[in-house]
Amino acid sequence: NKNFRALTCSKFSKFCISIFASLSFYGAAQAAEDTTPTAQKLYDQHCQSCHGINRLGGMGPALFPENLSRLKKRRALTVIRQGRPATQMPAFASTLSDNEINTLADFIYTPAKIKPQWDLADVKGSHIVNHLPGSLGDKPVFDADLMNLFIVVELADHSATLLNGDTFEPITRFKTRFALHGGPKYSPDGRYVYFASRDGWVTKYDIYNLKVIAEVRAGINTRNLAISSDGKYAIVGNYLPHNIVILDTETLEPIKMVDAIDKNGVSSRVSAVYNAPPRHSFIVALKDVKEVWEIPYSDKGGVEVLKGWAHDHRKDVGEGAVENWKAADAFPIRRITTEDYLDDFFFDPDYINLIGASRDSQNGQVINLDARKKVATIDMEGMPHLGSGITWDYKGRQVLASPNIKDGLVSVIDMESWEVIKEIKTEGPGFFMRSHSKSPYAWVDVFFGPNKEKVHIIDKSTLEIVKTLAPAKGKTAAHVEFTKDGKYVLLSIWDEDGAVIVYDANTFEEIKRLPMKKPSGKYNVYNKINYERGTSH
Ligand code: DHE
Repeated sequence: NKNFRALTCSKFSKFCISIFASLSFYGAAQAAEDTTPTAQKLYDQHCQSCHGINRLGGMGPALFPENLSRLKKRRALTVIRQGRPATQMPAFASTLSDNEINTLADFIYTPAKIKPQWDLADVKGSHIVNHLPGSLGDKPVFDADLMNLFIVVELADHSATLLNGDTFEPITRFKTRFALHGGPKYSPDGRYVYFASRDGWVTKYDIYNLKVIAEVRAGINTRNLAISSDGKYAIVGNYLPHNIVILDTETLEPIKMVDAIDKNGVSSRVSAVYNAPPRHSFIVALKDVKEVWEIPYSDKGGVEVLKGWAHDHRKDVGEGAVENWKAADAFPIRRITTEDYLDDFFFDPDYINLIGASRDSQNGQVINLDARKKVATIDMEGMPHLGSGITWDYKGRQVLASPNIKDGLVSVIDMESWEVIKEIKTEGPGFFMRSHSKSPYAWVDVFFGPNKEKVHIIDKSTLEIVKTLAPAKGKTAAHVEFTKDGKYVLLSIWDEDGAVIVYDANTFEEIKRLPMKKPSGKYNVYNKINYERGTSH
C-alpha cells in the first residue's frame, strides 16, 4: 500500500525510505512477469544482465510491447540475431538457435500481466535527503580552480572521480548509482553536479563538500536529465514509464510528472531532455511520436516561446503574454509536430534551430523552434551522431560537424545553407567528437570496428586529419574533453583496466596517464556551464 509506505517511511529514516522503495519496486517487478518458463529462462540467461530483471531495463532499454512500437517483430528478430549498431547490443546468431531467438522475440512482445508502474507517489517515496539546504559549508574543502574541475564517470565499478584540471590529480573518487548514462549536469555556478542512472536514480552531489546531498528515483528506465539555466529545476526523461519528471533542484523533491502523450493521445517513450538557455525552456524529444515539446520554465522565456504558448492556449499575445504565462499551470507544453521521428538531436548555439535525424533516415531535419516548422533538410550519409555534434567558424561561416555511427566519416555541414560541405574519411564509425573555441583542432574517436583504438585529430581550418593516435593497443580510445583554457585534452581508454590520458592539445604529446576503471565521459565544469561550442551541452 503506497500510502502506508509513504507515511511509515516519513516516520523512519532515509535508509528506511530507500529500502521500502526498492522492495515495493521489486515486488511490482516480480508481479509484472507473465511468461513460459523457457522464455523466462532464456531471457534470464542472455538478456537480463543488460535489460534488467523482468524486462524493466538496465544498461539496455526496457523490453515491453509498449516500448517497442517502432520496432516490427521481424526487425527485432534481426536485432537479436545481428546486434544493433551504436549500442551495446551483441549478436546472438552464433549462441542461440532460430527457435530460441523466436521464443525471445515472442517474449518481449508479450505484455506484462501487471503493468510496471512508477507514479508520483513512488517517486516521492524514493526521495532521500542526506543534507538539508544550508546545512553544509559554503567553501570548498579542497584547494583547486573550481572552474577547471572534471567529473570522470567510471562505468566498470559504477564510480566517479573528481579531477583537478590543473594538476591532473584526483581530488576524490565516489560510488555512483548503477550504470550512469548521458552527461552529468552542473548547477549554473558549478557547485553541484547531477547524475542520472539508467535505472532512474537522480543524484545531487555537492562538489564543495564532496557529499551526496539528495537522491530520488524518477523512473524505472531513464534516459537523461537537464538543469534549467536558473538552476531551479531538473527535468528527467524516461523510457519507462512514458513520462517526464520535473524536480526542485534544492532537494530533488518532485514537482510535476507529465505523461508523454501526443496530441492524438498516443503514448511515447521520451528519448532525451535538454535545456535551451536563451529560450529559458526545456526541450523534450519524444521517441515514438512525431512531436517535440518545448516547456518554458521561466517567465523570461523568449517572446516567440510565449507567443507560441499563448497561441496554443488561445490566450492574448503581446503585452499580456508574460502575465498569461504566469497565470497558467507551471511548465506548459508547446508542441511542435515533425515530419519524421527524431532519434538524435543537436541545437545551434542560439537554440533557434533544432537539427534532428531519425535512425532509419538518410536525412536530417532542421526545425526552427520559433516558427515551429521544418526549414531545411540535410542530405547525410550513414547514421550521423548529431548528439555528439560540435560547431566552429570555418572560412567566415559556422559549421556543424558530426561523427557517424555507421560509416567511417565526419560530416561537416554549413549552418546557413544546411549543405554538407565535406565528408572527412575516418578509419571507422565514431561516437564522440569534441573541440574547444581556443583550440584549432577537433578530436573524433573511432568507436566501432577493428580500429577502435584510434582517435583522429582534425584541423578545423582545413578540415583535414592531421594526426591519428592509438594510445593503448586493442583497447577502445574514446570521448575527449578539453581543459577550461583549451590547452590540454583528456581521453578515455574505455576498458576495465583503463585510463584517462592527458595530452598537450597543441603538440599532441602525452603528459600523464591516470589509471581508471572503464572511464566513459568526462566533463569540465567551465566548459559545461558556459555551453562551450566544442563540448556537449
Ligand atoms: Fe549515450 C549521451 C543516447 C548508447 C555513452 N546518449 C547520450 C545522450 C543521449 C544518448 C540522448 C545525451 C544525453 C545527455 O548527455 O544528457 N546512447 C544513446 C542511445 O540512444 C544509445 C545509442 C542506445 C542506448 O543504449 O541508450 C546510447 N551511450 C550509449 C552507449 O552504449 C555508451 C557508449 C555507453 C553507456 O554509457 O551506455 C553511451 N552517451 C554516452 C555518454 C554520453 C551519452 C558518455 C555523454 C556524452 C557527453 O559528452 O556529454
